[in-house]
Amino acid sequence: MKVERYLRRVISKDGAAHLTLIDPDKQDPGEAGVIASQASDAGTDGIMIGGSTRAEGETLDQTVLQIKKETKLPVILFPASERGISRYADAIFFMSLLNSRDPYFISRAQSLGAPIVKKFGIEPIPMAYLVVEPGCAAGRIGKAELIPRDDFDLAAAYALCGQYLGMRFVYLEAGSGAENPVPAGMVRKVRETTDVVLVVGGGIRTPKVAAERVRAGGDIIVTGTIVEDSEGRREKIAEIVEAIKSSGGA
Ligand code: 1GP
Repeated sequence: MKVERYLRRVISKDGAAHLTLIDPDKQDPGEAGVIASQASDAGTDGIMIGGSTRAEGETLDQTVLQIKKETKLPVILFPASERGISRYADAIFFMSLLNSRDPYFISRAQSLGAPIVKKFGIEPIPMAYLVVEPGCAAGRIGKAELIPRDDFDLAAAYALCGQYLGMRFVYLEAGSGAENPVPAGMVRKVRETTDVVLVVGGGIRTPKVAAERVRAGGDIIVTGTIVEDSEGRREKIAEIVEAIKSSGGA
């Protein structure tokens, strides 16, 4: 429970937390270490490792090790399948894509991954993963029956379902690189309906958009795509972190 406790502490102290998503497929482990170190300087609260692509094996392990060498931040796996597990990570978002049409993404991959998580002693953080339009690669690969952007009730029903199934975290995902992020109104509806730790990501690129999702009740904001460009990376992350922390607790 160490990483979960840490995240809850950050949320209660700062009003909200920020996580930086790094896809091990998009750069070599050395560069991933540089990104993590800049994100850490910019005030991010942890590093998520994963992606819808093939983030696994040696590249995944080396990426985690390099990040751990460069920063003191917790490294949390964000796997697309049971192959996205590294023994060197601190925790794993143990996710079920509740609105998938394919049982593989709901419980089969999880049944294959659970014994590995136990063997490696990685902290599992149970999470309902809900993919909202446009969904992008996460929606396509996860065979999601996408939650329409205007169907706040459906998002809230799925999130409550996750809570009643025992999941302590719910992730509202618009998909990496999404043109439009999850609507603030949807975040608000899920917040009003559940008591979970509410994670929001996909298409969040500006401090304003991040702050609006925090004011609507988001507890953790995830950004990935903005860290891929090295130009002004540290400053971009710092501005988003600052906006998140000054909007928290609303
Ligand atoms: C993807 O929600 C995350 O799973 C991050 O999305 O890459 O658009 O920041 P972005």
